[in-house]
Amino acid sequence: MIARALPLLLLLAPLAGCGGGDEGSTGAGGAGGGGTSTGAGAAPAKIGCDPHAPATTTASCVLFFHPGPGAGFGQDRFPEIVFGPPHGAGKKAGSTDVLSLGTDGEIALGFGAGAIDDGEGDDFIVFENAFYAGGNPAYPFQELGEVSVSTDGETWTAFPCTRSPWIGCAGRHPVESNPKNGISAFDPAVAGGDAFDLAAIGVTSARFVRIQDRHGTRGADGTTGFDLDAIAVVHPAP
Ligand SMILES: [Ca+2]
Ligand SMILES: [Ca+2]
Repeated sequence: MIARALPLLLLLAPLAGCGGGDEGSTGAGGAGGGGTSTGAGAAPAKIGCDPHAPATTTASCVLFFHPGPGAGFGQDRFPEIVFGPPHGAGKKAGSTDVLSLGTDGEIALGFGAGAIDDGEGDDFIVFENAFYAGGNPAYPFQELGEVSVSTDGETWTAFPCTRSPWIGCAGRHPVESNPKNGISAFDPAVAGGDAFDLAAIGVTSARFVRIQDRHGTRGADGTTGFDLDAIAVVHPAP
């Protein structure tokens, strides 16, 4: 969601709090997370990831991007808009430094030669632009996505993302970290966003993170679906 859509979103937010916003279509990729879906929106934008590029602790390359219907926002600043640290706006507002995936859209990002290792607790954080209407957690505005990881960019292991209630998805929590406020993007205790522990899915290391919109048709046209701000690696491979 973006600033110009706020009045509409605030009207919709109470519905989201009681489950009224959960009627979107199911993900084209299925629940297993295997394979890649193809969005029906704009043409795929393939960037590629160089395994010899410098290792980074925020996303620095795009393996693929398949926007779904209703995408568009952020593409004029793509791919840089999903690189680097998040630009959180706190509990009451969503960042506009985001790329909208569209309905069932998907994107996969890498970290140059870098990788995510399974360390103590959470290993990486995905930042969307969820917020709470009026700052009240009882009225969240969320556009959720399923997160998967891969070592080769072809075989994926998903963190199961279920609805009713929503569990295990990215895009649930507001983002606090912003380059202007000094809040670390790499500390799950303060950064906001949604943190994931590789141990939860039996993975010890990953080079790529994929996000697939799972929320169907939420959001105004152009900003439909999961809005990705950034990904931060808490436990980078040595
Ligand atoms: Ca871990
Ligand atoms: Ca961003």
